[in-house]
Amino acid sequence: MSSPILYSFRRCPYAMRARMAIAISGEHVQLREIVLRDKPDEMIEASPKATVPVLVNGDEIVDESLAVMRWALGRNDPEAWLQNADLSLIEENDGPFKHHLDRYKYSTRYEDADAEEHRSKGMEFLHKLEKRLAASPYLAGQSRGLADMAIFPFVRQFRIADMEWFDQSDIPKVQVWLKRLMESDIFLSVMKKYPTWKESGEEFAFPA
Ligand SMILES: N[C@@H](CCC(=O)N[C@@H](CS)C(=O)NCC(=O)O)C(=O)O
Repeated sequence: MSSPILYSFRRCPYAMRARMAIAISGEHVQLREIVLRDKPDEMIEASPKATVPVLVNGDEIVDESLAVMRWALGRNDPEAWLQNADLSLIEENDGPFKHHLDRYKYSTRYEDADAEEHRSKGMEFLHKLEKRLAASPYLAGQSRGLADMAIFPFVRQFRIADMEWFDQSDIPKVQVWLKRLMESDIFLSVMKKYPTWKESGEEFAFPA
């Protein structure tokens, strides 16, 4: 049987976490890089809600990033990420934190969004992570797990909005945690650049 297809967008934090779970699991997919402004029809046909990531495994369509993570880790979970999962923390990340992140980072896209107000609301979540990381080196235990890998791509984006400000903020544990994960082999390996499938017609064996 041919490998499943993964529609992905390099810079999307949801797609990043899906790629990391696939890479650690040792599953192999064919990666089709997309851009959000020009999505391939094949992806929209498979998943009309048209968000990345989308995994197409024969007739099975997995089009939520956490479900893609579970799909991969359910097959093989060598670092026991599923044991270090904190689903309610991930929900808070994907809900309120993401809401404030978007309105902080892209405030001009939202009418009446006050970037500073959303930054300080976002910081409330980061202070919560800081407390967690004071108790253990990772969010849900002694080693990196689903919570860390699902959440850090969004904290990375929050930092990118104003790196100088983030780096001088009083969240030392979060800063160290984020740096460690951003410099990890698994993250660096999934951030490789690919030409888009739609323009180049090329798909790539992933992980390489
Ligand atoms: N709940 C979805 C969210 C995925 C999502 O929103 N991805 C963004 C890119 S980061 C997207 O595809 N947006 C569609 C668009 O902008 O057209 C998941 O976890 O997979």
